[in-house]
Amino acid sequence: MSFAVAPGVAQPASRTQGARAQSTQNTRSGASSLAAPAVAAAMGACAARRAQRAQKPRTATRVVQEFEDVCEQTGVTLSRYCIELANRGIIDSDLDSIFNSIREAAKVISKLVNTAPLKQAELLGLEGEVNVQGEDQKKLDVITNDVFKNALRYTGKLGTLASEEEDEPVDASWMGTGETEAIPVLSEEFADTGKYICVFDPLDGSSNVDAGIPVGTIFGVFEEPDPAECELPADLSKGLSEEQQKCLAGTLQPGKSLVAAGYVLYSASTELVLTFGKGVVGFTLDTSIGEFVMTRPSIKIPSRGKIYSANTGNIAEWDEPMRQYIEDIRAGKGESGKPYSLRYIGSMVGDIHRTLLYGGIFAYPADTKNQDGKLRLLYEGAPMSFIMEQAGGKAITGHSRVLDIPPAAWI
Ligand code: AFP
Repeated sequence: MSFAVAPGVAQPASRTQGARAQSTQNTRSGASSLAAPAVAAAMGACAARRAQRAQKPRTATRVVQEFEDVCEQTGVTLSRYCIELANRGIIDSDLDSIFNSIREAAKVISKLVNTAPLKQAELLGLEGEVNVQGEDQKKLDVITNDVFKNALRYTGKLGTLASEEEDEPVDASWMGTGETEAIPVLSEEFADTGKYICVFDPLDGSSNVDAGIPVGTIFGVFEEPDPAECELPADLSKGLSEEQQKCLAGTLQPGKSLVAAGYVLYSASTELVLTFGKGVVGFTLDTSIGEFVMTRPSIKIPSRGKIYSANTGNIAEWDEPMRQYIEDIRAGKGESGKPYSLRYIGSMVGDIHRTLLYGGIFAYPADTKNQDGKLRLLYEGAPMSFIMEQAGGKAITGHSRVLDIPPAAWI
């Protein structure tokens, strides 16, 4: 897909107003010890505030403010955050379990990426296969795909998993494809309980990984339209009947139906950024305690930036309006009147993370080689667009909102 995310830019990614400056305050406050009368008074005040807040819509910032009423945080971990959201009815317990698994998989992948240069024979280089996108698979693509898939599968909360690295979506209650016999991995009691679909790219930017350049995991969670209706065979690689294909196609939804999305950036630190559709929150892996700790309670993309991020090596192949637009912002002819500089890693998670925090524009425009752009709608475009919009930015193709586009297939 052709894709651009940015706040406050003219053509082709048009204007967004009013995005507030991003808050990066650290929430790791010390534990507070209040004397008993003060606690009683505080509890009364908290109850009154809670009653007032019940009238207002819930946002990520509001949920974090409510934690402060509890007055005992030594830092809000991702697991604590999800428990609090579940307690407040913002997410259900299934989504909480799914995020437990995503969190654990992210820690394992972070460790693999960090230690890969020390275990080159095992972890670096090509696997020898080409994935469904026609790209050479790296060993780490395959290993991280298994880590993520297995972590999610064992939750028993997912009907379907779809990975950028797999040819077909996987029925989450079974394992074993291709020549191997399909084996149930969950007892009947836990199997088929899932009403969620998880789409993910376990190691985006993996062509950079051998050089130790930042890479990331991208994921999105949808609710299955009606899980009961899709009776799929255990081994999807053996082909589907027309009815089953229709049923699966029915589970393909546009990004605006996402209930959650996020990414994990494996870089100088490991950053996990997520949204449940109520703002965007960021966590950093504290390796000393093995926990993701909230470091950015409410991420808002700055309303104007000065960086553009795109592979300008392809500029001669872009449409004329796109080429002109980039030339204009480079020359300071955009709305800010200041020239934009180029920063491009070629690893979407890193480029998006910087754009989210510093502002500006990230784009992968269509070119003569990639008529719809190179990025995959389901695994990259939709989850990242959900995050961008939730942070006050825009995600467009130049013609339409990315989140409105229904995916044509699982690839
Ligand atoms: P790899 O996973 O093959 O490294 O691709 C990464 C990616 O999908 C995305 O993360 C980048 O933004 C984009 O491709 C970079 O593509 P170019 O190398 O064509 O600029």
